[in-house]
Amino acid sequence: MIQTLFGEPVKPSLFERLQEKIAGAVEKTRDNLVAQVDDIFQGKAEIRPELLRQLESTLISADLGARTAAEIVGGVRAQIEQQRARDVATTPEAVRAAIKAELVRIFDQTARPARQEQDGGPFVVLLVGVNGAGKTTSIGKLAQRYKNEGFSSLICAGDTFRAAAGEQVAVWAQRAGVEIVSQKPGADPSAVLFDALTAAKARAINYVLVDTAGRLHTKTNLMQELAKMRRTAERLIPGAPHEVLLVLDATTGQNGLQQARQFTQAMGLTGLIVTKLDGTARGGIVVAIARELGLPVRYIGIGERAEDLVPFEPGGFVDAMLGV
Ligand SMILES: Nc1nc2c(ncn2[C@@H]2O[C@H](COP(=O)(O)OP(=O)(O)OP(=O)(O)O)[C@@H](O)[C@H]2O)c(=O)[nH]1
Ligand SMILES: [Mg+2]
Repeated sequence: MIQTLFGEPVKPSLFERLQEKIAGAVEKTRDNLVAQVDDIFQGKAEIRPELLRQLESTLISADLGARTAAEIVGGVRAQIEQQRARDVATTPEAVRAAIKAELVRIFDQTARPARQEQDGGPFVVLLVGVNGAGKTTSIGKLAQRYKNEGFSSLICAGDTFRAAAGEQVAVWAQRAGVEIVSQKPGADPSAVLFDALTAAKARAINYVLVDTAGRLHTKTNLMQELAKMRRTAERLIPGAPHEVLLVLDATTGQNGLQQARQFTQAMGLTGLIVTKLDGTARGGIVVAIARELGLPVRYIGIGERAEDLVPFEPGGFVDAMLGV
Protein backbone atom coordinates (compact mmCIF):
# COMPACT_ATOMS: atom_id res chain seq x y z
CA MET A 1 0.00 0.00 0.00
CA ILE A 2 1.16 3.53 -0.75
CA GLN A 3 2.14 5.68 2.26
CA THR A 4 1.78 9.46 2.30
CA LEU A 5 4.46 11.82 3.59
CA PHE A 6 2.90 11.67 7.07
CA GLY A 7 2.68 7.95 7.09
CA GLU A 8 -1.08 7.58 6.60
CA PRO A 9 -1.91 4.78 4.23
CA VAL A 10 -3.64 5.89 1.05
CA LYS A 11 -6.58 3.75 0.03
CA PRO A 12 -5.62 1.81 -3.06
CA SER A 13 -7.51 2.89 -6.16
CA LEU A 14 -10.00 0.59 -7.81
CA PHE A 15 -7.43 -0.16 -10.48
CA GLU A 16 -4.80 -1.06 -7.89
CA ARG A 17 -7.18 -3.33 -6.04
CA LEU A 18 -8.14 -5.03 -9.27
CA GLN A 19 -4.51 -5.43 -10.21
CA GLU A 20 -3.79 -7.00 -6.82
CA LYS A 21 -6.62 -9.49 -7.29
CA ILE A 22 -5.46 -10.45 -10.75
CA ALA A 23 -1.88 -10.76 -9.51
CA GLY A 24 -3.12 -13.07 -6.74
CA ALA A 25 -5.03 -15.22 -9.20
CA VAL A 26 -2.18 -15.71 -11.65
CA GLU A 27 0.39 -16.18 -8.90
CA LYS A 28 1.13 -19.79 -9.81
CA THR A 29 1.58 -18.97 -13.49
CA ARG A 30 3.82 -16.07 -12.59
CA ASP A 31 5.94 -17.94 -10.06
CA ASN A 32 6.57 -20.72 -12.56
CA LEU A 33 7.28 -18.47 -15.48
CA VAL A 34 9.39 -15.83 -13.77
CA ALA A 35 11.50 -18.33 -11.85
CA GLN A 36 12.20 -20.29 -15.00
CA VAL A 37 12.94 -17.27 -17.17
CA ASP A 38 15.32 -15.89 -14.54
CA ASP A 39 16.92 -19.29 -14.17
CA ILE A 40 17.60 -19.50 -17.87
CA PHE A 41 19.13 -16.06 -18.27
CA GLN A 42 20.59 -15.19 -14.85
CA GLY A 43 24.35 -14.65 -14.93
CA LYS A 44 24.62 -15.46 -18.64
CA ALA A 45 26.87 -12.97 -20.35
CA GLU A 46 25.72 -14.06 -23.76
CA ILE A 47 22.24 -15.13 -24.86
CA ARG A 48 23.02 -18.17 -26.92
CA PRO A 49 20.51 -19.98 -29.13
CA GLU A 50 20.05 -22.86 -26.67
CA LEU A 51 18.90 -20.39 -24.02
CA LEU A 52 16.20 -19.19 -26.36
CA ARG A 53 15.21 -22.79 -27.01
CA GLN A 54 14.86 -23.25 -23.25
CA LEU A 55 12.74 -20.11 -23.10
CA GLU A 56 10.50 -21.55 -25.80
CA SER A 57 9.97 -24.76 -23.81
CA THR A 58 9.22 -22.73 -20.68
CA LEU A 59 6.57 -20.73 -22.50
CA ILE A 60 5.04 -23.91 -23.89
CA SER A 61 4.90 -25.40 -20.38
CA ALA A 62 2.93 -22.32 -19.24
CA ASP A 63 0.39 -23.34 -21.90
CA LEU A 64 1.12 -20.59 -24.38
CA GLY A 65 1.11 -23.11 -27.20
CA ALA A 66 3.89 -23.94 -29.65
CA ARG A 67 3.07 -21.32 -32.27
CA THR A 68 2.63 -18.50 -29.81
CA ALA A 69 5.79 -19.49 -27.95
CA ALA A 70 7.79 -19.53 -31.20
CA GLU A 71 6.44 -16.12 -32.14
CA ILE A 72 7.35 -14.63 -28.76
CA VAL A 73 10.85 -16.10 -28.86
CA GLY A 74 11.27 -14.64 -32.37
CA GLY A 75 10.42 -11.21 -31.01
CA VAL A 76 12.76 -11.63 -28.05
CA ARG A 77 15.59 -12.74 -30.33
CA ALA A 78 15.13 -9.64 -32.50
CA GLN A 79 15.31 -7.41 -29.43
CA ILE A 80 18.46 -9.11 -28.15
CA GLU A 81 20.09 -8.67 -31.53
CA GLN A 82 19.25 -4.98 -31.51
CA GLN A 83 20.78 -4.61 -28.06
CA ARG A 84 23.87 -6.49 -29.12
CA ALA A 85 24.28 -4.15 -32.11
CA ARG A 86 24.30 -1.30 -29.58
CA ASP A 87 26.75 -3.16 -27.33
CA VAL A 88 24.18 -3.43 -24.52
CA ALA A 89 24.30 -6.54 -22.34
CA THR A 90 20.96 -8.36 -22.13
CA THR A 91 19.71 -8.85 -18.58
CA PRO A 92 16.93 -11.23 -17.44
CA GLU A 93 14.83 -8.09 -16.82
CA ALA A 94 15.33 -7.01 -20.42
CA VAL A 95 14.27 -10.47 -21.61
CA ARG A 96 11.14 -10.23 -19.48
CA ALA A 97 10.41 -6.77 -20.85
CA ALA A 98 10.81 -8.14 -24.37
CA ILE A 99 8.42 -11.01 -23.59
CA LYS A 100 5.95 -8.53 -22.18
CA ALA A 101 6.11 -6.34 -25.28
CA GLU A 102 5.43 -9.41 -27.44
CA LEU A 103 2.47 -10.52 -25.30
CA VAL A 104 0.86 -7.08 -25.34
CA ARG A 105 1.35 -6.93 -29.11
CA ILE A 106 -0.47 -10.27 -29.49
CA PHE A 107 -3.42 -9.07 -27.39
CA ASP A 108 -3.54 -5.75 -29.23
CA GLN A 109 -4.00 -7.63 -32.49
CA THR A 110 -7.21 -9.18 -31.16
CA ALA A 111 -8.61 -5.96 -29.68
CA ARG A 112 -12.05 -5.20 -30.99
CA PRO A 113 -14.64 -2.98 -29.35
CA ALA A 114 -17.91 -4.59 -28.32
CA ARG A 115 -20.72 -3.79 -30.73
CA GLN A 116 -22.69 -0.86 -29.50
CA GLU A 117 -25.38 -0.14 -32.07
CA GLN A 118 -28.60 -1.16 -30.39
CA ASP A 119 -31.38 0.83 -31.94
CA GLY A 120 -32.76 1.48 -28.49
CA GLY A 121 -33.30 -2.22 -27.71
CA PRO A 122 -31.46 -4.23 -25.07
CA PHE A 123 -27.83 -5.29 -25.48
CA VAL A 124 -27.96 -9.06 -25.78
CA VAL A 125 -25.11 -11.19 -24.42
CA LEU A 126 -25.15 -14.94 -25.08
CA LEU A 127 -22.81 -17.22 -23.13
CA VAL A 128 -21.89 -20.58 -24.62
CA GLY A 129 -19.44 -23.34 -23.76
CA VAL A 130 -18.88 -26.92 -22.65
CA ASN A 131 -20.30 -28.34 -19.39
CA GLY A 132 -18.99 -26.80 -16.23
CA ALA A 133 -16.96 -24.05 -17.90
CA GLY A 134 -18.54 -21.37 -15.69
CA LYS A 135 -21.36 -19.97 -17.88
CA THR A 136 -24.07 -19.71 -15.21
CA THR A 137 -21.67 -18.33 -12.62
CA SER A 138 -20.41 -15.76 -15.11
CA ILE A 139 -23.99 -14.75 -15.96
CA GLY A 140 -24.60 -14.11 -12.25
CA LYS A 141 -21.38 -12.16 -11.89
CA LEU A 142 -22.17 -10.06 -14.98
CA ALA A 143 -25.66 -9.27 -13.66
CA GLN A 144 -24.08 -8.06 -10.43
CA ARG A 145 -21.49 -6.00 -12.31
CA TYR A 146 -24.06 -4.25 -14.51
CA LYS A 147 -26.23 -3.61 -11.49
CA ASN A 148 -23.30 -1.97 -9.69
CA GLU A 149 -22.68 0.16 -12.77
CA GLY A 150 -26.29 1.34 -12.69
CA PHE A 151 -27.67 -0.68 -15.61
CA SER A 152 -30.74 -2.87 -15.58
CA SER A 153 -30.46 -6.42 -16.77
CA LEU A 154 -32.59 -9.48 -17.22
CA ILE A 155 -31.39 -13.04 -17.10
CA CYS A 156 -32.72 -15.50 -19.64
CA ALA A 157 -32.59 -18.99 -18.11
CA GLY A 158 -31.74 -20.65 -21.40
CA ASP A 159 -30.45 -23.85 -19.85
CA THR A 160 -33.64 -25.87 -19.79
CA PHE A 161 -31.71 -29.12 -20.02
CA ARG A 162 -29.94 -29.60 -16.70
CA ALA A 163 -32.45 -30.12 -13.90
CA ALA A 164 -30.90 -27.76 -11.34
CA ALA A 165 -29.81 -25.10 -13.83
CA GLY A 166 -32.90 -22.91 -13.43
CA GLU A 167 -32.55 -22.83 -9.65
CA GLN A 168 -28.84 -22.10 -9.84
CA VAL A 169 -29.33 -19.09 -12.09
CA ALA A 170 -32.34 -17.94 -10.03
CA VAL A 171 -30.13 -17.78 -6.92
CA TRP A 172 -27.71 -15.51 -8.77
CA ALA A 173 -30.56 -13.36 -10.09
CA GLN A 174 -31.98 -12.94 -6.61
CA ARG A 175 -28.61 -12.10 -5.15
CA ALA A 176 -28.01 -9.43 -7.79
CA GLY A 177 -31.62 -8.25 -7.60
CA VAL A 178 -32.32 -8.70 -11.31
CA GLU A 179 -35.25 -10.18 -13.16
CA ILE A 180 -35.22 -13.63 -14.64
CA VAL A 181 -37.29 -15.19 -17.40
CA SER A 182 -37.58 -18.97 -17.40
CA GLN A 183 -39.82 -21.83 -18.51
CA LYS A 184 -40.26 -25.36 -17.31
CA PRO A 185 -37.42 -27.89 -17.70
CA GLY A 186 -37.25 -29.34 -21.18
CA ALA A 187 -38.68 -26.24 -22.88
CA ASP A 188 -37.18 -25.04 -26.15
CA PRO A 189 -34.36 -22.59 -25.17
CA SER A 190 -35.28 -20.41 -28.17
CA ALA A 191 -38.80 -20.03 -26.77
CA VAL A 192 -37.38 -18.88 -23.43
CA LEU A 193 -35.17 -16.44 -25.29
CA PHE A 194 -38.15 -15.15 -27.24
CA ASP A 195 -40.00 -14.45 -23.97
CA ALA A 196 -36.96 -12.85 -22.37
CA LEU A 197 -36.30 -10.51 -25.30
CA THR A 198 -39.95 -9.54 -25.58
CA ALA A 199 -40.04 -8.72 -21.85
CA ALA A 200 -36.76 -6.80 -21.99
CA LYS A 201 -37.96 -4.72 -24.94
CA ALA A 202 -41.26 -3.92 -23.25
CA ARG A 203 -39.52 -2.85 -20.06
CA ALA A 204 -36.59 -1.00 -21.68
CA ILE A 205 -34.01 -3.20 -19.97
CA ASN A 206 -30.35 -2.42 -20.76
CA TYR A 207 -28.86 -5.93 -20.87
CA VAL A 208 -30.23 -9.41 -21.53
CA LEU A 209 -27.86 -12.08 -20.24
CA VAL A 210 -28.56 -15.43 -21.82
CA ASP A 211 -27.47 -18.61 -20.06
CA THR A 212 -27.26 -21.75 -22.19
CA ALA A 213 -26.87 -25.43 -21.42
CA GLY A 214 -23.36 -26.81 -21.48
CA ARG A 215 -22.65 -28.86 -24.56
CA LEU A 216 -19.82 -30.66 -26.18
CA HIS A 217 -18.63 -28.83 -29.25
CA THR A 218 -18.81 -32.12 -31.15
CA LYS A 219 -22.60 -32.54 -30.75
CA THR A 220 -24.04 -31.20 -33.97
CA ASN A 221 -27.69 -31.13 -32.89
CA LEU A 222 -26.85 -29.12 -29.78
CA MET A 223 -24.76 -26.70 -31.79
CA GLN A 224 -27.76 -26.27 -34.09
CA GLU A 225 -29.88 -25.43 -31.06
CA LEU A 226 -27.50 -22.58 -30.29
CA ALA A 227 -27.66 -21.39 -33.88
CA LYS A 228 -31.44 -21.31 -33.55
CA MET A 229 -31.16 -19.16 -30.43
CA ARG A 230 -28.93 -16.84 -32.35
CA ARG A 231 -31.49 -16.51 -35.15
CA THR A 232 -34.26 -15.86 -32.62
CA ALA A 233 -32.28 -12.97 -31.17
CA GLU A 234 -31.52 -11.61 -34.64
CA ARG A 235 -35.18 -11.65 -35.61
CA LEU A 236 -36.40 -9.88 -32.52
CA ILE A 237 -33.72 -7.26 -32.02
CA PRO A 238 -31.66 -5.73 -34.83
CA GLY A 239 -27.96 -6.38 -34.32
CA ALA A 240 -28.54 -9.00 -31.61
CA PRO A 241 -26.90 -10.99 -30.18
CA HIS A 242 -24.39 -8.19 -29.66
CA GLU A 243 -21.95 -10.43 -27.90
CA VAL A 244 -21.59 -14.20 -28.19
CA LEU A 245 -19.00 -15.10 -25.60
CA LEU A 246 -17.39 -18.50 -25.29
CA VAL A 247 -16.76 -19.37 -21.67
CA LEU A 248 -13.54 -21.37 -21.35
CA ASP A 249 -12.13 -23.03 -18.27
CA ALA A 250 -8.42 -22.09 -18.08
CA THR A 251 -7.56 -25.34 -16.34
CA THR A 252 -8.45 -27.36 -19.44
CA GLY A 253 -5.39 -25.90 -21.15
CA GLN A 254 -4.83 -26.52 -24.83
CA ASN A 255 -7.97 -28.63 -25.09
CA GLY A 256 -9.90 -25.38 -24.79
CA LEU A 257 -8.51 -24.28 -28.13
CA GLN A 258 -10.18 -27.09 -30.02
CA GLN A 259 -13.51 -26.33 -28.33
CA ALA A 260 -13.13 -22.68 -29.18
CA ARG A 261 -12.55 -23.37 -32.86
CA GLN A 262 -15.73 -25.41 -33.17
CA PHE A 263 -17.85 -22.92 -31.27
CA THR A 264 -16.47 -20.14 -33.45
CA GLN A 265 -17.54 -21.99 -36.58
CA ALA A 266 -21.03 -22.70 -35.31
CA MET A 267 -21.78 -19.50 -33.47
CA GLY A 268 -19.73 -16.61 -34.82
CA LEU A 269 -18.18 -15.83 -31.45
CA THR A 270 -17.37 -12.21 -30.66
CA GLY A 271 -15.18 -12.81 -27.63
CA LEU A 272 -14.16 -14.93 -24.68
CA ILE A 273 -14.52 -15.25 -20.95
CA VAL A 274 -11.69 -17.28 -19.46
CA THR A 275 -12.66 -18.65 -16.04
CA LYS A 276 -10.87 -20.36 -13.15
CA LEU A 277 -7.62 -18.50 -13.65
CA ASP A 278 -7.29 -18.58 -9.89
CA GLY A 279 -5.20 -21.46 -8.80
CA THR A 280 -3.95 -22.62 -12.19
CA ALA A 281 -0.36 -22.43 -13.38
CA ARG A 282 -1.71 -22.46 -16.94
CA GLY A 283 -2.60 -18.78 -17.26
CA GLY A 284 -0.67 -18.69 -20.53
CA ILE A 285 -3.66 -20.30 -22.20
CA VAL A 286 -5.28 -16.85 -22.32
CA VAL A 287 -2.53 -15.70 -24.66
CA ALA A 288 -2.64 -18.82 -26.82
CA ILE A 289 -6.39 -18.64 -27.28
CA ALA A 290 -6.46 -14.96 -28.11
CA ARG A 291 -3.60 -15.44 -30.57
CA GLU A 292 -4.96 -18.57 -32.27
CA LEU A 293 -8.52 -17.41 -32.59
CA GLY A 294 -7.98 -13.69 -33.02
CA LEU A 295 -10.77 -13.18 -30.46
CA PRO A 296 -10.70 -10.58 -27.72
CA VAL A 297 -10.82 -11.74 -24.11
CA ARG A 298 -13.62 -9.71 -22.53
CA TYR A 299 -13.54 -10.94 -18.94
CA ILE A 300 -11.54 -13.26 -16.75
CA GLY A 301 -12.89 -15.31 -13.87
CA ILE A 302 -10.61 -15.28 -10.84
CA GLY A 303 -12.76 -16.88 -8.14
CA GLU A 304 -16.24 -18.01 -7.19
CA ARG A 305 -17.63 -14.82 -5.66
CA ALA A 306 -19.79 -12.25 -7.43
CA GLU A 307 -16.96 -9.76 -7.74
CA ASP A 308 -14.54 -12.33 -9.17
CA LEU A 309 -15.20 -11.60 -12.83
CA VAL A 310 -13.12 -8.72 -14.05
CA PRO A 311 -12.80 -6.96 -17.39
CA PHE A 312 -9.71 -8.13 -19.21
CA GLU A 313 -7.01 -5.54 -19.68
CA PRO A 314 -3.95 -6.88 -21.56
CA GLY A 315 -1.27 -4.62 -20.03
CA GLY A 316 -2.37 -5.31 -16.47
CA PHE A 317 -2.74 -9.04 -17.11
CA VAL A 318 0.69 -9.36 -18.68
CA ASP A 319 2.24 -7.37 -15.81
CA ALA A 320 0.57 -9.70 -13.33
CA MET A 321 1.76 -12.76 -15.25
CA LEU A 322 5.37 -11.63 -15.57
CA GLY A 323 5.66 -9.90 -12.21
CA VAL A 324 6.85 -6.53 -13.58
N1 LIG B 1 -12.38 -20.98 -8.82
C1 LIG B 1 -13.26 -20.61 -9.74
N2 LIG B 1 -14.38 -21.33 -9.91
C2 LIG B 1 -15.25 -20.93 -10.85
C3 LIG B 1 -15.03 -19.79 -11.67
N3 LIG B 1 -16.08 -19.68 -12.52
C4 LIG B 1 -16.92 -20.70 -12.23
N4 LIG B 1 -16.43 -21.46 -11.24
C5 LIG B 1 -17.01 -22.69 -10.63
O1 LIG B 1 -17.13 -23.68 -11.63
C6 LIG B 1 -18.24 -24.52 -11.36
C7 LIG B 1 -19.13 -24.63 -12.61
O2 LIG B 1 -19.67 -23.37 -12.88
P1 LIG B 1 -21.06 -23.16 -13.64
O3 LIG B 1 -21.24 -21.69 -13.76
O4 LIG B 1 -22.11 -23.96 -13.04
O5 LIG B 1 -20.66 -23.76 -15.07
P2 LIG B 1 -21.61 -23.90 -16.34
O6 LIG B 1 -20.76 -23.63 -17.53
O7 LIG B 1 -22.82 -23.10 -16.18
O8 LIG B 1 -21.94 -25.46 -16.27
P3 LIG B 1 -23.13 -26.26 -17.04
O9 LIG B 1 -24.35 -25.44 -16.90
O10 LIG B 1 -23.21 -27.57 -16.34
O11 LIG B 1 -22.65 -26.41 -18.43
C8 LIG B 1 -18.95 -23.90 -10.17
O12 LIG B 1 -18.61 -24.60 -9.03
C9 LIG B 1 -18.40 -22.48 -10.12
O13 LIG B 1 -18.41 -21.94 -8.81
C10 LIG B 1 -13.81 -19.04 -11.47
O14 LIG B 1 -13.49 -18.06 -12.14
N5 LIG B 1 -12.97 -19.51 -10.49
MG1 LIG C 1 -24.83 -23.60 -16.31
